[in-house]
Amino acid sequence: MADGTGETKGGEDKSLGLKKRRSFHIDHEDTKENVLADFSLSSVLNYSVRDKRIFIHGKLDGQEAVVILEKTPIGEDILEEMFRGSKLEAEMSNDIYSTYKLQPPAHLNEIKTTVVCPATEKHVKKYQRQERHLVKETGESYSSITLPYIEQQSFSLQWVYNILEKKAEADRILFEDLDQEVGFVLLPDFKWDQKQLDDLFLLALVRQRKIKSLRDLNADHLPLLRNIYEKGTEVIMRHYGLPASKLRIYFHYQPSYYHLHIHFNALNYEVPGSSVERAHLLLDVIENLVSDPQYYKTRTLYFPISEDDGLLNRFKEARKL
Ligand code: DD3
Repeated sequence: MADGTGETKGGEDKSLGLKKRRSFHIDHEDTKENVLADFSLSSVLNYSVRDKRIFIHGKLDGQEAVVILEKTPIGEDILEEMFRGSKLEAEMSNDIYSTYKLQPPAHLNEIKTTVVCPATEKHVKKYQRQERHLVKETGESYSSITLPYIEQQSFSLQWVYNILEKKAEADRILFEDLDQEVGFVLLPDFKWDQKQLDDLFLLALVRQRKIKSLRDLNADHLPLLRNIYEKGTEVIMRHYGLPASKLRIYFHYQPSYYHLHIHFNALNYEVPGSSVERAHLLLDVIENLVSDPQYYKTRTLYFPISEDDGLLNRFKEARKL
């Protein structure tokens, strides 16, 4: 690898890697439906050498767009084909050691690409690497600062409703419970390419539309939470052969969108956002609500927010930071 090792993040002028790729041979058949062919780059928001991922801000058809490119893991199942069907270019050889550049056939050489378009300023900020602060949110500051702030924001939940109403991703749904009270939909989070179980990552979206986050939960929601735990783990066991003991099942607080949802991911896989300051285990949440029905209404919760997050300013203005 020419770009070296070690992790580097953020910064401005990271367009070199991209320019290099531009000079690649372009196949006309493939570019016909390539909506990214006319993408014009504004800046690299963030990138990680370790995660082999880059977040780019630019324009697509005159609209603001965020594009995320990510190299995916090499699956065991493709090794045969990879060794037999690739072009191999020798790089160096020394004693018993030699290195190569292997060019796999196109279908084994995919880069996972996510496009957000039109992207709002929020999307752009979300992927921009920022300094973070830990905020202390009491029950009182939730109602006086956080709640008014999130109510005033226009986070679109259209994509969530599309899934619940089967207007999008219907074929990806793994399980669905149609009950109005305790129902939910379980499907792969689109961050997961579903090629290996190591990084299993599923999403449970509750059918009820009024629950914004953890803060809205009380003992009345226990049947909903237990239902998601029980049916979710059962479906994952049946479908993937992974027992509940190998799963990390949790909420984010603050979540990135205010429609209650639960993340299911492989315990061995450390996803960003599963750290102590943001993740709340579903089983802990259930226990807490059993011992105190108003636990999440009254308790102080701590969470990280980015330097340029509007919510941080609200806490500063209220002299709560
Ligand atoms: C999102 C959090 C949200 C940008 C990005 C991701 N899984 C989703 C739309 C459909 C989905 C998800 C918002 C948005 Cl990169 C802005 O995530 C989704 N479908 N996480 C699935 N299956």
